[in-house]
Amino acid sequence: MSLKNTSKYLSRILRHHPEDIGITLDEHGWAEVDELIAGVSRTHPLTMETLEQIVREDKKQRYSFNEDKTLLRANQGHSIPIDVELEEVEPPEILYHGTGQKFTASIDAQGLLRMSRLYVHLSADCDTAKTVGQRHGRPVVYRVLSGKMYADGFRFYRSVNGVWLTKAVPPRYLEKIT
Ligand code: HQG
Repeated sequence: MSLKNTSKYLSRILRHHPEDIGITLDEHGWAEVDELIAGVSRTHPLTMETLEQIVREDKKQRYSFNEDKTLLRANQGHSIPIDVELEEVEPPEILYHGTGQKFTASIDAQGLLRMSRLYVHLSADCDTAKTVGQRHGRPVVYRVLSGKMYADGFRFYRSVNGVWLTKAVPPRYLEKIT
């Protein structure tokens, strides 16, 4: 089994379904590394060395260890209610959101909603947003007027791996890039 498969499974456990392997996350999303390795390795070969490699080499830096590497958590992307102690920050004037063409009618009407996750995910650049959008079919990228939103009182957070997060984006702050 490839490291990529194992990493995807780790994301599932740490963001959405820790109960699949009979573990719980603490309020800040941390899993006990010993329990995690024991649980994951029932179906996906995993040692401390491979776990360290996955965390180190992950292109999006999805995971963080605590200082002594006894705990691991996902940096963002959760659907379960945990608090990853996000930093609230002033966003740049413009952020981007990539999605699939099939969602645009609904987004144009309702704005961006967080759907199954805790936040709407936004990207700092258009290319990254396009890549995110491709996960949902034909990609469409929206420009998000984040500076204006911030001035109007909306809050923004940046996860340690550079993903921008906010609770929702009303339609008036969205411009479709054509
Ligand atoms: C769409 C990946 C209809 C939204 C990526 C998106 C990201 C609406 C989909 C991270 C809507 C939810 C998150 C509305 C939003 N009507 N559809 N009103 N509002 N949507 O996967 O942003 O590889 O939960 O546009 O790189 O695609 O997992 O969110 O298309 O950073 O680390 O509903 O996941 O990172 O899809 O992706 P998702 P996302 P990882």
